Formats: sequence, structure tokens, C-alpha cells
Amino acid sequence: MKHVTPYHNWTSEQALKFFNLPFNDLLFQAQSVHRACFDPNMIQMSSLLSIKTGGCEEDCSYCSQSSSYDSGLEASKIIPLEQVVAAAKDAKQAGATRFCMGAAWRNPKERDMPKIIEMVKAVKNLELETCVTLGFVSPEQAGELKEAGLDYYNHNIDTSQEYYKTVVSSHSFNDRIDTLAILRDKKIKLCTGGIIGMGETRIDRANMLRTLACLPKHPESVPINMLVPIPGTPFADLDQVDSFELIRTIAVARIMMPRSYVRLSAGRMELNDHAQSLCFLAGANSIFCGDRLLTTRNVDNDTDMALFKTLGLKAEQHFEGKVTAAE
Ligand code: SAM
Ligand code: DTB
Ligand code: SF4
Repeated sequence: MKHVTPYHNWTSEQALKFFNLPFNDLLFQAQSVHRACFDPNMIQMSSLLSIKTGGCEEDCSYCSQSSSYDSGLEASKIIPLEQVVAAAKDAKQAGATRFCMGAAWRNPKERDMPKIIEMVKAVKNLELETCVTLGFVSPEQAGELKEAGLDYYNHNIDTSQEYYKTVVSSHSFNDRIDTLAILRDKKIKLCTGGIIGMGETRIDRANMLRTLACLPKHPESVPINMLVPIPGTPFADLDQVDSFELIRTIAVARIMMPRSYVRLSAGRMELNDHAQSLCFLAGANSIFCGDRLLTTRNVDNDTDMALFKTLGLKAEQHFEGKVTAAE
């Protein structure tokens, strides 16, 4: 595989120019970059578990878990370690190489940290990559998580800096960027991306990708979520974004962040096999597997494996740097 050097000085105009290319030209360029950096038939799979659901004090307009809206979701306390271990074992059995634990709160409290640290250690012991998404963290907390064996932290910028205020008012875009710097400082890998279909423009999508691609280091994983509309939230009734726009967003992410894993994330329930196939052709090389995301449904494993078979795709197996295909 050729070496493609990541570039960090992209402009919004360059990003938008990629978006506006004829579809075939954009996909050809993205697939060329993809092939220079990755095995094009290998897909990494991550599994999600909500370890603390609902009752969140933040007001993200897309989220089922914000206490600002009535989505009908029942809030729960942090779940016991045994439940996490059981879910992680199942995820590994289904082919996941990474296990991501999500908590609905602004930031972890000090009393939560020992429990989370035990979870990270236990998942790591199963020879799975570990990931958490816990909102804002202090340098001390990030250091403790790293020490426990945390590989990845999911912290999305969600949209462009300009549109962010329309999506969230309880924290700022810069709060998110500052947290990314804290995590990087502790040598934690980043899983950082966003959501499309929240009423933003193509310029916002281009600006979001420009911000990601101009971080001091590209996030190792870039989740591209399509809004899952949640009844009761301000974004419940937005029209679904055209799947060609999702494919374009993935292609531009692939070109601008050539060595990152680009994950086709939330929203797969609304995509048919053809649209998903084009997402893979555009350079997506990761998915969330398992029939649940955090609070909403996801594509079940049998359906995913049937599509992998049709397309000749292989689930990637990797741990501690070694990458191989699943048997
Ligand atoms: N509270 C933490 C935080 O905000 O970082 C972690 C959990 S939060 C649910 C993780 C990410 O899931 C969000 O940043 C957002 O990108 C994505 N997400 C949440 N609800 C979604 C929805 N309804 N549709 C698509 N993506 C969603
Ligand atoms: C990410 O970018 N997408 C995942 C994960 N990171 C935490 C979450 C998607 C959530 C979709 C809505 C839900 O299930 O609540
Ligand atoms: Fe809370 Fe995260 Fe949902 Fe925002 S996205 S309301 S911070 S759980």
C-alpha cells in the first residue's frame, strides 16, 4: 500500500469543492485514496453499550437522552460491571474488535470514575479495544482512563462551528475542541465525527469536515452519523437527508483524512443495501454492529453478514496493532 501523508491545512473552499464534484469523480477519487491506505474489502466493527442512559443535563437537540425533552426514554443509573462484561463477550463473539461504552451526562463525577475504570479494565482483558464516550473530562480523569487501558474516546463535534449553536445551547463548540486537546495530551486515540441531516447546509458539512481534518492529528476514527429522528426532540420532524449526500460526506471525509477509519454510523436502518454499498465504495471502512446503538435500533448481525457476503467484504480482526481478516 502506498503511503499517503495526512494534510492538515485544508480550507472550507477545498472541502466544498470535493462535495460539489460530479458523483462519479468524487467516488473515484475517494476510492483511489482508500486503496492507497487500506485493504478496500476489510471493515472494522465496533459495538456500543449504554452504561448510563437518559437524564442528561445537556440540551443537544437530536438526543433521546437529554432531560430537556420528553422522548419517553426512562433514565437509568450506571449499570453493573457484570452486564458490561456479558455484553462485551457477546460483541466479541459477533465480530466486534472495539467496545464503546456511552454515558448520558455532561461529564463523569468523581464517584463514577472507579466504576468506569473497572469497566475499561475488564473489557481490555477480553482482548477488545476499549472506547468510552462520557462527555467532558478533566486532564486528571483522562489520565486515569489512559492508565486503565483506554484506547479510544468518542467525542463528536457534531456539525460546523457556525451551526453548533442551533443544535446545542448548554455548551459550546470550543468546549468540545478543548476536550479533544485534553484527550490527545494523554495519548488517547480519538473517535470524533458528527451528524448529518440536522437541517444544516452542505457548507456546514464541508466546514465540519474541514475542522476535523485540520486538527493537529486526524482522529483515528471518524463516525459519520445520519440523524435518527427522536420523537419529542426539536429535530424529530426534520426530513431525512438524501442518502447521496451521506455518501458524498463519507467520500470527502475519506479524501481529507486518508488514514482514518471512517465509520458509517447511526442511520443504517434507513439505508438499503445499495446505499450502504456506495458508502463502502466511498471509503467507509467501519460500522457499529449489533442490533442496538445507544437507545435506538441498529441493523442485526445476520443482515450485516449477508451484505458482507454479497459484497465480498471481510470483518477486520485487530488487536494491539495486528490487522487480519476474520475466518
Ligand atoms: N454524552 C456524551 C457526548 O455527548 O459526547 C456521549 C453520548 S452521545 C449520545 C454520543 C454521540 O452520539 C453524539 O455526539 C452524537 O454525535 C451521536 N448521536 C446521539 N443521538 C443521535 C441521534 N439521534 N442521531 C444520530 N446521532 C446521534
Ligand atoms: C457516534 O458517533 N455514534 C454513536 C456513538 N458515537 C456513541 C451513537 C449513536 C447514537 C444514535 C442514537 C441512539 O441510539 O441513541
Ligand atoms: Fe447528553 Fe451526550 Fe445526549 Fe448531549 S449527546 S444530551 S451530552 S447524552
